[in-house]
Amino acid sequence: MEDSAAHDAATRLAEAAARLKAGAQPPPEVELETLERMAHARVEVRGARARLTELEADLRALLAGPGAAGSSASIAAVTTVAELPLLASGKVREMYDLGDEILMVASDRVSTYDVVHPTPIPDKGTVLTGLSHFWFERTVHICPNHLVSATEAVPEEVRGRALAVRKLDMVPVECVVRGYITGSGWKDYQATGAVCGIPLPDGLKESERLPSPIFTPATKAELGDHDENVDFERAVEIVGDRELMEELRRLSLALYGFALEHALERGIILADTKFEFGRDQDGRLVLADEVLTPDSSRFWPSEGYEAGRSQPSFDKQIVRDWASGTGWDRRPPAPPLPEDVVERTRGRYLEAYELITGEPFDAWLSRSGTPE
Ligand code: Q0N
Repeated sequence: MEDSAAHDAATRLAEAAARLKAGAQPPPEVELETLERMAHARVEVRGARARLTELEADLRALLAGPGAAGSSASIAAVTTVAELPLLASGKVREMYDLGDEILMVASDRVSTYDVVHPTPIPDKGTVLTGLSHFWFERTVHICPNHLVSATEAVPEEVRGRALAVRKLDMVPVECVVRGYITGSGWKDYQATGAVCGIPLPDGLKESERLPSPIFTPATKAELGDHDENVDFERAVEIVGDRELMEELRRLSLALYGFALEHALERGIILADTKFEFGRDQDGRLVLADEVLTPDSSRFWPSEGYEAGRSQPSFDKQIVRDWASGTGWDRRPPAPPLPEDVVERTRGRYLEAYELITGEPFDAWLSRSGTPE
């Protein structure tokens, strides 16, 4: 199918949805099914085009000579918004200055074991941005957030993967909530029986669901980009305000509880997550950063979940398994990913989006005005 036909289908699907919302009679089922198929095709066309781009980059690298193979050539360019001042650049995201606002751009870069691979996962940044947007819209009853728009002030070239957000005075603590015992929490529990000073019951198994979710703040370590778990009292010292810290804990637990329940109903375990907050000009607490994405949280498939062992990552397991199998020692540089690993991983991100939001990924492409 042609791109334009797929785009047409997507537009008609969005229009049909709007009519339904407005109380119109649903169109005959056959037509809806056709529209859905066509919208799906648009997402397939995007994947196919991305594969072509990758192959082209590989071919160029091969022609350029030995040692140059791989597809790293296409990486850096993905999220450069040349006209805007760059505020910060992380492993997989960039922040640009919009004056009173910030443009947060999610790239297609993927990391395993804290190292970014030279091969992007097409649409990963768009999926993560769509997920963040979804959660921002659905959690305002719990806490105001920094989202301004996915379209206004968002340059065409990064539509779908970027959000314009309010500039805040950030609280220098990462608000981590854990509903399951894993990662650094599992390490700390095994060593001390507690996580961030919170004593836990004896005999917990790896990945076990906790009796109730716990708030386990962290700070960015002085050196490197690793997070350091701190107890509540230390977090109070860092932010210099006990009441603020108590409010952050209350909000974080409320947000996580809401999201966990939503995700569990849709086949995904949200094992833990990290929030960041800031204050606006009036001193109000505002939820910031990206929220409840697979990059800021651990997503596990509910299917096959079993305490007593580590769980496969919903999104990254295919990359991890492949990378381990290569004998890579987890030191930079990370190896370029083969096409089937890229394609299957892209499928996992799309699946996560559709499971969590309950809508086809194409709906986000249309709503955000993502270019073809
Ligand atoms: C911002 N980071 C991530 C806090 C900073 N809306 C915003 N306004 C101003 N700054 C930021 C945002 C957002 N989102 C967020 N850096 C700047 C880094 N964190 C690490 C933990 O401490």
